[in-house]
Amino acid sequence: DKVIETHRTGYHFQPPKHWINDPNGPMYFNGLYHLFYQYNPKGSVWGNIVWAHSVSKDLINWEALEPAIEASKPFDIKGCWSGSATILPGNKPFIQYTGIDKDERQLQDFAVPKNLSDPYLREWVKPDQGNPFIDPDPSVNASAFRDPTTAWFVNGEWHTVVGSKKDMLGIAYLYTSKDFKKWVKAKEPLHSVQGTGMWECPDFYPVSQTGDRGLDTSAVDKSVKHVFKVSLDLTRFEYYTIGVYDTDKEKYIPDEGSVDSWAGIRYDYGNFYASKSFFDYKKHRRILWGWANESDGKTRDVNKGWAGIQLIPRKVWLDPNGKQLLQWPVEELETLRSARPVTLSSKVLKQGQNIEVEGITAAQADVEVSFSFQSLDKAEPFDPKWADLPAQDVCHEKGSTVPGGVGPFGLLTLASEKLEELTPVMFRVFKKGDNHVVLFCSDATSSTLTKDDEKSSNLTRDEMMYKPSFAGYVDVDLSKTKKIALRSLIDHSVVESFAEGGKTVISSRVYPTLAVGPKAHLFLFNNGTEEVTVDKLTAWDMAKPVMNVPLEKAS
Ligand code: DQQ
Repeated sequence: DKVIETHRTGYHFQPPKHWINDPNGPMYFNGLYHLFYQYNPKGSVWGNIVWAHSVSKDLINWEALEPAIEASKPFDIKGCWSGSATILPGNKPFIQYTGIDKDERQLQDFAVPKNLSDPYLREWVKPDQGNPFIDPDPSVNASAFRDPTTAWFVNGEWHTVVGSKKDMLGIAYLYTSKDFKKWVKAKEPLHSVQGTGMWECPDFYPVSQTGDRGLDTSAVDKSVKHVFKVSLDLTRFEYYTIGVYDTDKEKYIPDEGSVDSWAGIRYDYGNFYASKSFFDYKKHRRILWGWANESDGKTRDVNKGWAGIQLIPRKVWLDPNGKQLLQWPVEELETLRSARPVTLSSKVLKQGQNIEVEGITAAQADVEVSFSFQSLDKAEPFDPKWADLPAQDVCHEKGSTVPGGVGPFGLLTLASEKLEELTPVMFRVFKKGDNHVVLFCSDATSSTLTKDDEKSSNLTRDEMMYKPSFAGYVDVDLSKTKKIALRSLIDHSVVESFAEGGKTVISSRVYPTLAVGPKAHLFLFNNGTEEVTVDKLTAWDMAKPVMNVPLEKAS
């Protein structure tokens, strides 16, 4: 079990080795945060899936326990797939997950703690009585029926949703129960959309219309809005809508303008999948966890002995504009910041200028920066042909080295000294009619000198490194402020970037060969004709937390 450390992260969630995917059943219970996740105990590719289990007091330092749920029963003998936790009345945690039976049918199973007085909830049991709690009826596609959500209580009944499809129709089947034992399928799904294919890992929760406090999943009344999210198996990205939960009709209805399907809004325009949120009773916030897969070829994943990370948990709440969510790394992350950050202020960046941010560990840092400029007059016109293309295509055409008007400007992260390797995180402003659009990019195109072995004739997609020009638009009116803010969490092979207080977020996985460890650099840059001022930059080295040390050793 050799593990190559080069691109392992310093402060992101990772076990010591092997493959991980979806975060499962996150919850806060009796003073501890629990994170379960899909894990292959035997290697660094997907397979042999169990629910690995870690606990934390602060969402940043993690101790590893034995896997909580492993294949052992007829109802999960071929795998224990994703699911959620619900805290039932009487303070009783309850896990709902998808078990795969011998015929590869997907069943909804449950597990409960063996001993509620164990503060770590180390052992979980899967009672024979009551399992599975949902068996797909003949009208359901049993090979596409998975990932039950955290249950919520309304109209005197518990409710849960299971993701599915019928041909290309994405479906969120709704099930209800009076006693959390016997579950009945509702006549109609909670929601379904034609043309989207399989809905993996659905998530459904209320958000407050005033302020950033999170709500319990059952806090359903007229004053709240609802968020519905799915992970699209076909495209491997997620989208969400904001809407209304009609509890009489048991239907979710997205708001007008909240687009369901490909063109919808995303939590993250980069590498972020199978996310799940939970209500944190301790701090009254809703927290979102997402998984970032490797972007490298499978053979290299196998050779390095590990694959997959969980991104930093984010607080999530409704933007005051009511049209989207805002996301921000949990405040506990700041405990890892060095005591003496590097700061810069009122630095002017002329076209073509790069300024190195010196004195930090650029491979493991947290950077906050605010930019301003005088005028939008020089903004380039927005090509009408881009209107129907993903932002990613625009970023691919207009990279950091393509001079512009207002932008591109931003950070060059994980850069080698002479910029042979770099992952620019940048803004570019376009004129569109009387308005402006703000493109935000995290461009992995030049992130590494590693070349795929093109001589190998049968190089499949899986074997190639993926270096996309990830991008999204930022819904902000710059004509008033002429200011924009950026925060990037840089951690060896991941760059997680938050534009304008968390309006648009992009995570990239990258594998530099030169910009590694102490040889990584960070620059500010501007390649637009309009001068840009760095009003303020603060860059912190990030300490290494306790990361999945086995519990006995850690305490
Ligand atoms: N991963 C799990 C499934 C889920 C998928 C299997 C999403 O339950 O649909 O590992 O990444």
